[in-house]
Amino acid sequence: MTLRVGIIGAGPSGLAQLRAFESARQKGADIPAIMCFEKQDEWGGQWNNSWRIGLDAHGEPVHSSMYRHLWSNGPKECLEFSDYSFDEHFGRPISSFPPREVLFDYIKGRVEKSDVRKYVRFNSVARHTSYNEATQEFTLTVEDLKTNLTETHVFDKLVIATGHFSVPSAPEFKGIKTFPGEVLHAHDFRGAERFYGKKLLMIGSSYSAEDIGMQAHKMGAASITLSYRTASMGYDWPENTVERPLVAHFQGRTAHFSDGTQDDFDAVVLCTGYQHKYPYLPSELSLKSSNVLYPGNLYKGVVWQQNTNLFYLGAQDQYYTFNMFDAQAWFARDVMTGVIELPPLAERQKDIAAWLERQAVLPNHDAEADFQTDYLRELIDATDYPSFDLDAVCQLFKDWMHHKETDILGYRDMLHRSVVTGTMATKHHTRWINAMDDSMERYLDGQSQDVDTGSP
Ligand code: FAD
Ligand code: NA0
Repeated sequence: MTLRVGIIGAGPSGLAQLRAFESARQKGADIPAIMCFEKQDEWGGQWNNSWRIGLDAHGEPVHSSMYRHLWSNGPKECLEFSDYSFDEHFGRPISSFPPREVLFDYIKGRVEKSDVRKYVRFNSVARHTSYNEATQEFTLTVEDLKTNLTETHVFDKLVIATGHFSVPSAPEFKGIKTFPGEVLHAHDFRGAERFYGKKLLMIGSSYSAEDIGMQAHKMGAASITLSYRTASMGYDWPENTVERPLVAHFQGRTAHFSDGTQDDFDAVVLCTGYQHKYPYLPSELSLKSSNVLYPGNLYKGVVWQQNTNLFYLGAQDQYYTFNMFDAQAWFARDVMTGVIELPPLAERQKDIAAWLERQAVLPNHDAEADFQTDYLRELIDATDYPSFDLDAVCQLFKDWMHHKETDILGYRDMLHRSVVTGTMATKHHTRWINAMDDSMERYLDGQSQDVDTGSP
């Protein structure tokens, strides 16, 4: 009987899985019967953003945490698909840090070319999964959000590709309940215009805090305070931005920090990360992890240890994104189809343990980039995913992190070279700090918004 593969989620990871099978089909392989379920009415995952907060039109939790004026936070050269270059998609060089809509277009371009849309059921939310040990089959219950009808589907292999930056992790702070201004989690942040002239407090010290903070600066916030739990980010912030240790409590609109300092604020944004949540999975199949580069219990970061018919894509914290999801999807495909034979459980456990040991002592961001590069190398070496110069990409990550240290408002104006095509990025017509229109139209063909002619 033909192998039956179910994929939950049509974001970059789920699309990578579709593309992996399509690539095998184009090379003459027989491919499984595939069904992919996507709760939104379009593919692209986080990149398919929404103006809504809370619940969507069907009463489902809004998935995307992206917002207006979101520009890529890493060089596009670090995420380029090795089988579909930016040059191929745009037909000309572009800058290294495009806005969301441009990257969304790029993701869509590859899958539209691949004729894989036929596998995707949109407006279809995974509700429940069970696994029958005897038959080794998954039974997946899916609801069609347009008709509210549920259907069950039986699969031999199941791929979890629903992402893990959607369900907020929102800690309690004493006194926050009576804070008189706006309090929101980064997931519900949709744009910084409304923070013009406001005093803003961000809690957290990672990408969301940094980027939403600098968005607010760009949009004219009066001040930005970044409150950290473990370590400050330590960038050379603009004058109106400071870092403070964690908030101890709020009293009215005053935040009291653990170093004894205090300040008044108009709004608080919790940039305190996200939870791994898989409400459609039984607990024994559901990954429990914090946001780390190597979650335990997944062989090669992909195959569920206790049930090797179950696969997770994109479950890691991410330096690499699109190309890593590809490498994982190619690996998962080859395990599913028997091209790759899995070692026994104990050997897989040893492999996981070795990665976890290395992860536990990673000293800095450079070492983290090395770690994920080595991880990717192993995956790519195991399959026919078109290889690329991983050491060069790793160096791009390190250069990027160094640029952020040098100029947190200017790193997005830097240019990087593609390792896929060798093409050097072109300078964007507007410096990031002046770019107030993030549409693809303006990005590709618009006028500069730089008002000054001086050097950056
Ligand atoms: P997602 O993109 O989250 O896609 C998961 C999909 O699963 C969604 O389409 C969702 O609707 C669907 N889904 C969820 N639950 C169900 C269900 N029960 N049934 C059916 N479908 C379901 N990466 C970068 O490379 N560069 C960036 O600049 C960048 N910026 C980011 C900014 C923000 C604010 C966030 C949150 C993330 C950012 N990322 C960035 C990382 C981003 O998560 C990845 O690029 C990528 O989107 C992850 O792909 P994914 O498919 O694993 O998950
Ligand atoms: P993210 O920044 O939303 O990025 C997700 C942060 O929350 C850590 O600093 C952590 O501190 C802090 N935190 C957690 N619990 C806390 C608590 N109880 N009190 C105080 N602080 C707490 O989340 P994380 O997980 O990186 O950090 C959590 C993803 O979104 C990333 O992949 C990023 O790439 C993406 N993103 C991209 C962009 C752009 O591209 C913008 C935003 C987000 P600690 O103490 O654990 O260090 C533009």
